[in-house]
Amino acid sequence: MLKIWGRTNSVNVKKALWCIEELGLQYERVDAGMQYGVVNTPEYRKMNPNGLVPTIEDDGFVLWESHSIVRYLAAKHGAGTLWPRDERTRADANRWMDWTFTFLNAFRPVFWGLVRTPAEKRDLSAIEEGRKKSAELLGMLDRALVERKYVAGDAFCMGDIPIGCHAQLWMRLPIERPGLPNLEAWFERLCERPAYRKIVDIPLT
Ligand SMILES: N[C@@H](CCC(=O)N[C@@H](CS)C(=O)NCC(=O)O)C(=O)O
Repeated sequence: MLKIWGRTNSVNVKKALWCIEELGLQYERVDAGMQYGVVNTPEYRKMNPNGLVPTIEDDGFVLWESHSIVRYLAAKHGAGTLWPRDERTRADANRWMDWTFTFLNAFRPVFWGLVRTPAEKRDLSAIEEGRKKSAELLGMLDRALVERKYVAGDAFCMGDIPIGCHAQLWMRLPIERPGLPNLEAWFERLCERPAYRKIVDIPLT
């Protein structure tokens, strides 16, 4: 059976778990990372030398890097759904998956500052700078969503998964957000998905 290591409040673990749930796969999950440890054991480091989560093991095949995991599982089990058959649609999906790292560079100080740092230790100017940059970048996605329901067209696919996980953090953090109506409508569409509600749209911890 497919096995995944990673704590459920990790945004990168959420990407893999959401994908697995969308595909309706049976799986076993092992808590790992932060308070659960595991990631520094020799056994884990042998699988994933980064000591990060998530990692999956699929019938002897070990894989880490959340976006690669999403691509692998989508290609294996989701041809025509999560894995677009059309090459250009798939390239578009891949583009937004890769762009998620651009967004993450701006957004990381906001999430870490507000969720993982005690109030007295927060760098408020770094949080505000990150918030402004994140808002600008999400404006790009908002404009791309003017004429399409999902990031790579009118069907939900793997391209929505990484940025959909970070968008949940953006939408649920107690921060000022500019009005981005297309992005908000897309987020509402994601919230209609049972797998998104189960895995991604959970309280921030
Ligand atoms: N690029 C990697 C990043 C993985 C990563 O940074 N994971 C974080 C959680 S989101 C982690 O393992 N942090 C250490 C820990 O949880 O102990 C991926 O997308 O899988």
